[in-house]
Amino acid sequence: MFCYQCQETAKNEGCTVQGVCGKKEDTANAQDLLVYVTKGLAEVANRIGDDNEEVYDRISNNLFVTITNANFDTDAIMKVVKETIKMKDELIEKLDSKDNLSEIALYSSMDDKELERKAIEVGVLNTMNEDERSLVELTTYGLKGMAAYNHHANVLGYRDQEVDRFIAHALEETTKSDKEVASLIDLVMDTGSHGVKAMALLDKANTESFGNPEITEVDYSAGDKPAILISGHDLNDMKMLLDQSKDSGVEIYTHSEMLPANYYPEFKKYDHFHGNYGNSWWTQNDEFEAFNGPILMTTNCIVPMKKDNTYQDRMFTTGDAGYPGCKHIEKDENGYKDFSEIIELAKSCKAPTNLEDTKVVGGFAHNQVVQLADKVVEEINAGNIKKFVVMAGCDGRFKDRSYYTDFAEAIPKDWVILTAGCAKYRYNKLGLGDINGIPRVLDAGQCNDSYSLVQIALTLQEAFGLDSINDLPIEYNIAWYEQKAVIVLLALLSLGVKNIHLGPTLPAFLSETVVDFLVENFGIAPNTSVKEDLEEMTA
Ligand code: FSO
Ligand code: SF4
Repeated sequence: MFCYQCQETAKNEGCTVQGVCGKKEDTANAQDLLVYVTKGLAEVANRIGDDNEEVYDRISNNLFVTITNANFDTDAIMKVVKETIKMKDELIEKLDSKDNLSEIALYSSMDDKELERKAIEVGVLNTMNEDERSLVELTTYGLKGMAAYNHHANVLGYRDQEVDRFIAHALEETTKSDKEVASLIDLVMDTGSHGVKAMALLDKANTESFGNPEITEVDYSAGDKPAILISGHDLNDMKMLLDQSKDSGVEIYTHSEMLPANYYPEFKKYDHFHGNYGNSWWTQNDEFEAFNGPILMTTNCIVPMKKDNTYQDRMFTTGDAGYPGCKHIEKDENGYKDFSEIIELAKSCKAPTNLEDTKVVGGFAHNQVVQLADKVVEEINAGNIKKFVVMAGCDGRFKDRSYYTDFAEAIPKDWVILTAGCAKYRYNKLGLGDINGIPRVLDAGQCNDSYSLVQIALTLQEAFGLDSINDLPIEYNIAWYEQKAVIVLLALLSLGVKNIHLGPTLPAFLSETVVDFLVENFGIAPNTSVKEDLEEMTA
């Protein structure tokens, strides 16, 4: 196996024996094969050009399955590989001619041994030239993130054909061996601009379905009733679970990236929605033990269970998430998921063990902040707010992430942090206070709500009549981990945001040439130390 798609890749070079994330070789190979056959499906779909939603859904779902920590179930992934080949073969029959279809589009087999062989052959290192490989993978990882956000919008009934078409088009483009570095760079930038569209689509889907997030104090303490913990990013699953459990005597808690569900008016209506439990994704082993009740993983990030865990029988997956030994809840033909088994199981479980009595304020998505715009502008003009620093992105399990806690503590008291994604768990409980009522940590929501942060920046740009978003007193110190953060980064670049600090390390999949391009054109810099980074930002 060879995988270097996330920030925790071995030695910041690549996982070759087993993933640092826990992904085994057979799972890694199955994911490589899934990406390969999905590129073939995309090529055939592009040739037909009939905007078939079922095919587009398949493409987005397949990419989502291969995102870091989403699916560890090799059998389930191989099943999807076969379904994809079948769908693609049926589509090929609709073509007048197979002429000019690539080897990838023509590849077909249902034989397990042959598929295993092929999986080994089609890995990342298959692209020999390092710069091409770097740009192909940068595009592919951006597409994975975009596909995840697209999928969340799609299940709420929202589509943007431009996004669907682009994902299929770009996937095919990555397979063309005659591509020059310059045209691959264009593809990367196009991926970013379509990432903005995908995030805008999801923002519309979420806010029209569940209302605009509101400033909310979220309770992290446990109650005394049996309960279900829901994690991941899928708000549609959240809605179905709340609906189905409302008169059951069971309470619902969010975990990790589901925390922002607490900010939406539609979810606040449910009395049995208790609050949030636990912290960032990587702390889940202990927190899931302590929760005592069932856990529903709607997306990544899943952490492999310890051998002596007590929660394997009460953890469920759904959507594109999967874990061997955990029951997977499928949707029916109308998209409905029956969570009754989880609710019944919860009734027989003990209430969660209380871990903390913290309360944390969040819900500063664009609509809410735009309403506060006058007050924010006033504080900036009065010199009370000197700078904003965007610290959106991901959290991770390694010690060097304490940089973000230290950074948040070290910034001047007249700086305000804008955040989104699970990165916030490194500093959202520090008690950093407020500036005349404006909290110094403004949490917009999930990683996809980084879109909100862009909207906030554009509002301020307009309020101050500035020509460029880069003229604002905003610094960017982004933490990345998996591929959703890649699309957030590319989206920011496509909007012309410059001088982003990216850490804890630069992606291993960026070749020297690509890093040079990003430095020269966008001023991207890796994190150094809190002191040096702050000095640079202050200057
Ligand atoms: Fe985090 Fe995981 Fe949301 Fe990611 S829980 S790391 S960037 O999946 O998607 O922020
Ligand atoms: Fe390694 Fe990350 Fe790939 Fe897992 S997802 S195998 S940790 S690079």
